[in-house]
Amino acid sequence: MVDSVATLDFQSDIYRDAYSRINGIVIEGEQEAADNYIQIAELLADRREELLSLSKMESRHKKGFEACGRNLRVTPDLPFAKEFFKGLHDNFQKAFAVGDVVTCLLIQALIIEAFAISAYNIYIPVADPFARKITEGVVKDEYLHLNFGQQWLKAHFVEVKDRLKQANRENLPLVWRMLNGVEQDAAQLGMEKAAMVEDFLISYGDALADIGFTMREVMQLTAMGLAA
Ligand code: Y39
Ligand code: FE
Ligand code: FE
Ligand code: FE
Repeated sequence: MVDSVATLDFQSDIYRDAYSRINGIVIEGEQEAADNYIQIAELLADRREELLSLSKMESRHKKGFEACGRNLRVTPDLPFAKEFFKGLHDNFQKAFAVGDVVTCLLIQALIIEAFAISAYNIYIPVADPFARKITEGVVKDEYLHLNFGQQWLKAHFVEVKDRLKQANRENLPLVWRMLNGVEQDAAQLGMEKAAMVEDFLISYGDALADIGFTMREVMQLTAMGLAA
C-alpha cells in the first residue's frame, strides 16, 4: 500500500480517467442515499426527523465529493454510475412500492452503508490530500447511518428475521458483482478489491451479529453470492 501510494499520480490521465467513474459512483451513490432516506422516512413516520437529517448528511457528502472531482479537474461519469447502482436501486424501489421497510433498510442502511464504509476506509490512505480530508469527515457519518439501520432491525429482530434473510439473498450478490465491476478502476486509485471485501465483511457481519443472527447465520448470510 505504501508502494502504491508512492507511485500514484493524481494528475495523470490514467488516474483521472479511473477517477471519473469512481467519483461518479460516489456522487450518484450519495444522491441515491439521500433519496432513499427520504423514502424510508415515509415508511417510518415516527423516525421522520432523524431520517430526514440522515438524508441531509448524504446531500452534504455528495457536495463534498463533487468538490473532490473538481479539484482534480475530473468530470464524474454519472451515466456509468446510474447503471452501476441500477440493481440495488430497482430492488429498493420495488420494496418501497409494497411498504417493505425491512428490505429498504437492509439495502440502504446495511448493505450500501457497509459498502460505503469499506470503500471510504480503503480510499482514505491513498487519496489526494483534499479528498482525504473530505472522505475522513464523510466516513464518520456513514457509521451513524449503518447504526440507525442496525438498531431499528435489532429492535424488531423476531419479526424481521426471515425477511432479512430473503432480502440479503436477493441483494448481496449484486454487491459482489458491483465490486468486480469497479475492481480495475479502484486499482488505479491504489485501492485493492480484497481489502474492500474484507472491510465490507467486517462492517456488514458485525451489524448482522448485533441485530441478532448467530455466528453460523452470519457466515451463511455474508457468503451469499460471494463465489458467483
Ligand atoms: O450511504 C452512503 O453514503 C452511500 C451512498 C454511498 C455509496 C458509496 C458507494 C461507494 C462504492 C465505491 C466503490 C469504489 C471502489
Ligand atoms: Fe432514484
Ligand atoms: Fe453518505
Ligand atoms: Fe450513508
